[in-house]
Amino acid sequence: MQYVAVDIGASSGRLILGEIKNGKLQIKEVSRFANGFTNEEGTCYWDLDHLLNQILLGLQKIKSMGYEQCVLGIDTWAVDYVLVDENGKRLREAVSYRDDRTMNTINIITKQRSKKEIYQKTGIQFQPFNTIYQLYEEDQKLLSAANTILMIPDYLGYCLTGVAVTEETNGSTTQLLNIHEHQFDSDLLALISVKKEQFARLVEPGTKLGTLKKEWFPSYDLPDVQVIAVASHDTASAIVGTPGVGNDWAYLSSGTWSLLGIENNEPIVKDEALQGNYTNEWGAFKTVRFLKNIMGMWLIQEVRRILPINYTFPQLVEEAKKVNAFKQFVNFNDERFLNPDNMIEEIQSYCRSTNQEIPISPGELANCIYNNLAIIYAIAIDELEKITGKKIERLHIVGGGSNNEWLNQLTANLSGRTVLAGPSEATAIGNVMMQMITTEEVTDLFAARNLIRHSFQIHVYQPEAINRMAIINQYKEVVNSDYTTSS
Ligand code: LFR
Repeated sequence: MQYVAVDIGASSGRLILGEIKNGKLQIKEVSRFANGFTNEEGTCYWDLDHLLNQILLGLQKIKSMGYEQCVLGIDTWAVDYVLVDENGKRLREAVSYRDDRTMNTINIITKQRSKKEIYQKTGIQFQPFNTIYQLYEEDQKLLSAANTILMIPDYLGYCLTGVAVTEETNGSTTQLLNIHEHQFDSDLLALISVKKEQFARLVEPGTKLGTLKKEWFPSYDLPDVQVIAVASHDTASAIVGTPGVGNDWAYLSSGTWSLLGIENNEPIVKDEALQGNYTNEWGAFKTVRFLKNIMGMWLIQEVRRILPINYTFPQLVEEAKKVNAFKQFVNFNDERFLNPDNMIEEIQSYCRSTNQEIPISPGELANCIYNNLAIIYAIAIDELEKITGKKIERLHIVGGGSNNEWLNQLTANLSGRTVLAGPSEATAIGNVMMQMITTEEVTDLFAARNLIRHSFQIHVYQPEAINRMAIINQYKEVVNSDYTTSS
């Protein structure tokens, strides 16, 4: 059987075919397409028709490759949603989480329920863009008219099959699920004027959704498709696809965001976790991802987009290598870097106001970003150990960012831990693994990770001797003591 992962991140999407051949997992890219939001009259929107069209074109290509049947799962970024009426029509275009409509909403909501109370109920970090705050700022007429609120991957699955669900890994990022009741929290829903029935039924990853309604898409030549609700939050799929073994590893899912954390069986909602803004996102097989959102490759993507000369990412790394390291210390987790008008100017203005040398050339800018990311990763690992009491010996870096060998080595050096890099397509692989576990082609998560370890090359980076604490302390001095409390 052929398995298709539809894996769509904030900056690009892809369809990947997966199958087991000679005891190994083989993956093949069918198509890759751009994604991104556009600012229309002051609001940032996703183009979901483009994404749906790309999924259908990819499926058409799969049929033209000779595959009449396949299984399919969809994962995307989290927190964003679509309001649909009783006929499944979108009531408005989906707004991007980087839109600034929710800049002040955490303050408003937490005047009514304390941060501690919300955290105890949900275990979810306070990010301005969580669904709870977005729904609070939603057009109230449209919100009350909405028959169903669907998370992005659930919406795409609904378009293909007509079956509406709320898959729980993505659902947990709404900050509306109660970890004790394993359900939507009635009190938090009431606070934002949403009825429980407006969310589709909550399902676990590995739920069979239905078949592709080919008759709805007569202009495409499509195969027969069984759609499965996988771990539809891309980060949840990425961690399914991370070949960790034992109990002493952390992960860094490195894409537009850097998600750094550990896999747990229970949420941790103690005060230090809240203060550090750690989240407890729901994972596949009842696991909990205790992690921190770090600004990630978005920073370099934005710098690259704004630079007048076109650089590839590897070229930017080469430029960065030519520059002296640790020239600036920047708290890239500050909300000012979430969606500034001009990332280059924002970085420069941060350096100016903290009396540091201003990075100007592409190499200086890239160097500043990569150096500080490595420092922030290292601090987060130390902090994770402190909060969880768990020893972390190894860091698995997966996702597109794991191809950056230079940053991998920097991260090993600053964290003082062994870094294991790859696979870079962990999210699509985790998506495929969840499908295979559902159809019983693979036994369980343990077997899936074994299979991944034996099918893909993992690169090992040992830390080189540097005075890592001196650099980390310099960073902390500059960004001042409150770096852990910013998102
Ligand atoms: C990564 C990710 C993160 C989430 C952010 C916004 O792609 O899904 O896990 O915090 O995007 O949805």
